[in-house]
Amino acid sequence: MAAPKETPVQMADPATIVLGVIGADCHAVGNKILEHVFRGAGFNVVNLGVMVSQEEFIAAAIETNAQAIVVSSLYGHGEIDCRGFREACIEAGIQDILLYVGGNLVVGKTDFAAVEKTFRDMGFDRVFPPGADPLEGVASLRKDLADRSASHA
Ligand code: B12
Repeated sequence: MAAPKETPVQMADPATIVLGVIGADCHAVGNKILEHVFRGAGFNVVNLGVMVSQEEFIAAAIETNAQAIVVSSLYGHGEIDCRGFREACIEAGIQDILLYVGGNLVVGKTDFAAVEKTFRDMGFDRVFPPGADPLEGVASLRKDLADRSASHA
């Protein structure tokens, strides 16, 4: 993949994201690329790597005061692994955290609109299709964080 074209932004207080591949999923390559791209875009990235449980994502997000959790799932069991994630965040007191998910979320080539709806209904703020460019994630996160800070101003 070509190096990201975006120049790093100078953020006085860079937003922190927790990144990882959920469940028993060991696909490691995309995770490393996502880490590189989000870090290059100026975010503070806490990368938990592969085979990460919901509890581990949430504990890291609390510990680092993260603004977003960015989940990948490649092996087709994403729906099972992600079920109850938003509820677990609410229970842990981080109900407002941004939740992003992407990868090959279900087995086979199911209509992405249906997959997106399933994950949105589960409380994910953004759902990305197979092979999505990580820079789309960066652009969406910048927009969502800017919208939030505008609404809190
Ligand atoms: C290499 C590979 C493996 C290796 C992984 C080695 C390793 N440690 O990384 C091994 C051999 C171990 C493996 C095992 C399995 N694999 Co495999 N594997 C692949 C393969 C060939 C490449 C994956 C890869 O590295 N891609 C390159 C990276 C750069 O791309 P990426 O992972 O998609 O990530 C990018 C984007 O998706 C996106 N992205 C990802 N997450 C997110 C999140 C957000 C928010 C955003 C914005 C973007 C984003 O950005 C990433 C960076 O560019 C793919 C097929 C393929 N061509 O993709 C199958 C594939 C992912 N594997 C598959 C399967 C089924 C398995 C197994 C279940 C097979 C089995 N029966 O055992 C096991 C699962 C093991 C486990 N516990 O995880 C299927 C998944 C099918 C599905 N979901 O419908 C695939 C698609 C193959 C296929 N066509 O069937 N696999």
